[in-house]
Amino acid sequence: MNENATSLVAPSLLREIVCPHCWHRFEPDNAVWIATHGDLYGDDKLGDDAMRRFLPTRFNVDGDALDPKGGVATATACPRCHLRIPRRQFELPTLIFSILGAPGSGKSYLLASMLWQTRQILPTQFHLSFADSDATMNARLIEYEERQFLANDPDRLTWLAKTEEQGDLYDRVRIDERTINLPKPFLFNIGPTSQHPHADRASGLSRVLCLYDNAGESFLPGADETLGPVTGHLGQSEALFFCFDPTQDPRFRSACSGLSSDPQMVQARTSDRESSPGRTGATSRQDTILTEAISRVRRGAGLREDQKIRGMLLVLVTKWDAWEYLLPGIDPHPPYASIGPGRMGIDEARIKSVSDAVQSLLQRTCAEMVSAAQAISDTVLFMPVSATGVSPEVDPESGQLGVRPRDLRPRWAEVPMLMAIARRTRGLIDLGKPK
Ligand SMILES: Nc1nc2c(ncn2[C@@H]2O[C@H](COP(=O)(O)OP(=O)(O)OP(=O)(O)O)[C@@H](O)[C@H]2O)c(=O)[nH]1
Ligand SMILES: [Mg+2]
Ligand SMILES: [Zn+2]
Repeated sequence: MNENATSLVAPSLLREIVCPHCWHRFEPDNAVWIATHGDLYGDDKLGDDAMRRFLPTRFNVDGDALDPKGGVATATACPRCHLRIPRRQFELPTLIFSILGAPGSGKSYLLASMLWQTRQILPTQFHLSFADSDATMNARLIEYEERQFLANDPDRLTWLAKTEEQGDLYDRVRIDERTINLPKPFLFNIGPTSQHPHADRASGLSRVLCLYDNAGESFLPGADETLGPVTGHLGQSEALFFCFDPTQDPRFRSACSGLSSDPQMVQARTSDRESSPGRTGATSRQDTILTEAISRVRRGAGLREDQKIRGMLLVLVTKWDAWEYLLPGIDPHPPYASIGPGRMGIDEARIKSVSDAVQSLLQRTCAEMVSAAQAISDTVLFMPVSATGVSPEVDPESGQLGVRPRDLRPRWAEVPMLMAIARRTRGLIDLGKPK
């Protein structure tokens, strides 16, 4: 190894990193680099359109690798799947949070609102910077946010497409003689700003946050995993956000009967359901989806079927706007409070009391959800969330369910993310009692 190559293992680099694409763990100096010379198209794992990946032997004075034709390479990739990994991931520990739930349970809408809200709230209220690690990799999510929150015509109905099990949300890679799909990660850098109480320790506290948007079908029991381990992040995850959708539960629907005008709360006739792209009135056994997902987590982590998982579990009861009448006592204001001069924290006591209220509601309507969650983790929190704050309406032309951007009022959409950051890291977000 030449002198410059040793800079790759300088102290600022982590000793081991986890690939956000295939979850392979490797040492930074085993990373491959991405060639830039125009003659070096074609990679054995990624196909003819990708630039070749190579192990470097020569570096320039800036520490960038030179490809076999002398092109300056600045980007690095995973040695197993060859997909690109932003440079920051070699320096900052990665936190993976997984969003899971039935088809149509509200995962993609929640992801869009969660990020939109987090981008506004973290810098202004918690003195944390929150930025895309790489805008190209996050393009799909940025498009979701723009559709919802930055529409040209805020009065026009807009919607997010159902997440597919194949297509442009996945990378196709050839590994071990097999072509598999890997879900594209969304990556963010998070760290203290100069006003944060621990600004002096910014480099040690900063993290890369990694999220995915899966299709609900990929979580169904018996889902075909031959296309690829598309839910493999579950086993690496620090926090699981399980989206429980009350509108898909007949007992919840009847409890809301006459109270909610949300089209999803209406029990559709089978014939309507089949012809309706809005998929209202669908019913699914959501506790089995959670249990199946956790079996995958346990298999991935080598745990027995009765062992509790390492990460925290948040059961997010989605579409809060459509069932709020069932728990009129909950204060919808965000559960943040000043915990000292210039310091905002999460009001943990309020989160716990809301969790207790939501848990007892679930206990009354679908007790199996509560037992499934408690069998999985010792630290379950139940949380109401609404990505939109309003019911969708049916677009007369397409039959799709859509919302008008002007009406969007996300409620607690970012709270699961902030809570998970607070619990799974130290020093970034404080948990405490208001002063
Ligand atoms: N009332 C209400 N409806 C919502 C909310 N969030 C999402 N929806 C509706 O729920 C439906 C499904 O939402 P998605 O986010 O696409 O669901 P998903 O879990 O990503 O579904 P798949 O991609 O199929 O796995 C959409 O028609 C939305 O209009 C919400 O906060 N309130
Ligand atoms: Mg989706
Ligand atoms: Zn990889």
